Amino acid sequence: MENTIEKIRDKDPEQKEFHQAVDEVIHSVKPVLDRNFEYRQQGILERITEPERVIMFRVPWMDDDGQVHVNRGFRVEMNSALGPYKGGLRFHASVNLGIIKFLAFEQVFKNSLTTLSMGGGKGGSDFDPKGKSDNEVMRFCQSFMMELYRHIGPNTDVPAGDIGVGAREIGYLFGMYKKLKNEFTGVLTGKSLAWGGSLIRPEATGYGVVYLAAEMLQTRRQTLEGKSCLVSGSGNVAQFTTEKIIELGGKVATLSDSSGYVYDEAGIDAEKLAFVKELKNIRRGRISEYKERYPEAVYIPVSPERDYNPLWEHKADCAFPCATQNEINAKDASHLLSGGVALVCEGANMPTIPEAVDIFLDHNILFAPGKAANAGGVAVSGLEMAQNSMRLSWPRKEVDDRLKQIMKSIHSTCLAASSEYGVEGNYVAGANIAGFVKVVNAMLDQGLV
Ligand code: NDP
Ligand code: 2IT
Repeated sequence: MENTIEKIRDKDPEQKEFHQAVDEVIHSVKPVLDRNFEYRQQGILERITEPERVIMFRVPWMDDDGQVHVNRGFRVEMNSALGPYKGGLRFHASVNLGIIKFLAFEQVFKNSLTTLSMGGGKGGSDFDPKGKSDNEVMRFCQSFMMELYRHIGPNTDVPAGDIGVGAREIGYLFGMYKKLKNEFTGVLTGKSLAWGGSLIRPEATGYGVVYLAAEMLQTRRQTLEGKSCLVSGSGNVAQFTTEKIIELGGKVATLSDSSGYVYDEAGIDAEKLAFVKELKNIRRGRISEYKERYPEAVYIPVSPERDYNPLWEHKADCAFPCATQNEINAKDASHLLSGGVALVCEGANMPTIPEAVDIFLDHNILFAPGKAANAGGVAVSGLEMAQNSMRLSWPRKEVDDRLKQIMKSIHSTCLAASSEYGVEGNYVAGANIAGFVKVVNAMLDQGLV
């Protein structure tokens, strides 16, 4: 096992986030490997950590002044044992192959947990959408799809959104795919409702995070009613996590972006959240504007160089990191503990560094890893694919009920796997083991391919 991890590190020493994700899964599944000699003989670890295919391409585009720029595009098709590759596209300046590989790797196990038939993949670009005009974003998306279209398809690989890719980008990407292929198919999810999107898909990740948190609290006979909550991020996942917490009677005190965070002691209510949605999704402004609109709140700028984020120093019952990877370090975890946190539920992918996860687990905090907690997004993407295949559109309640059911099932599956392997209540181990076993058995069924 250690040998495999070392080989993966030596092969691509710069892919730190990928190593971090692999390390966690491999250590969690050790008891499974110990019980199954066949897994080792069949080289399962070596196969599952090597993408089935990696596509990297040039994305040239022209800005509004006629200046040409070149970005790098990626699609990592990680594993198709359970179904077509499925996973989002991320447009962010920090994107590189290691980040896309970590996200694709996590996606494989997440998708496995959803109960739906989806393999795992992820893509994106180091394009930075901040400050770009709609026309620039459109030209970039069109150029990106001019290469990507030949690698994807409704039965092959179905991308969706992630950081920097929302309804606007999915629209431009879909338009170009349709033009190039001359077919109208469910090749992307997160589409607008009028042309093949699903109700509840925009809400699904955040709602699912809170449904899972509620399930976890229930194991200790608690609910979200009256709980004080810290949420980071202010994008898609943070917004709908906040919305559902409010609906279930909790109080959200914080939201953030990469420049800083707001703390609103009175709580971010539905009206204030509507302001944030308009600010972020339409005007594409900064969270600091919240304070201009609601002067009773505090805005604290946070430099990326800081060795901890003061957002996590506030007293709270629950924390929902919903921004990006590695946003909670060991210091932040200690601050959360001192502030009385009893539940940490990851909306983002891998937002907690391994040392911080250990701190939470050692202190018996209810801790849900992203691959379980944020799986509601891709699950409803799976439901969007099902509706597209039937050319039908399910009502809001039907999709929401299915989402609730899937999150319940993810919760019980993780718990069951944790007790089967003697780590009762450890959702990290439970999610990794349950996700892994299903994928591996499918790989074995399908032979050495
Ligand atoms: P959005 O682009 O809608 O929002 C991202 C938010 O995180 C913004 O507030 C952004 O601030 C902040 N952020 C992004 N990068 C950084 C960074 N390097 N440092 C600090 N803050 C940062 O993305 P989503 O809400 O869709 O995604 C958030 C997280 O949830 C990601 O980890 C994503 O992978 C995960 N996720 C998303 C799903 C989905 O369906 N959308 C499904 C499952 C997981 P700023 O505006 O300053 O960049
Ligand atoms: O990380 C994720 O699960 C997503 N960004 C959503 C993927 C999807 O296909 O809906």
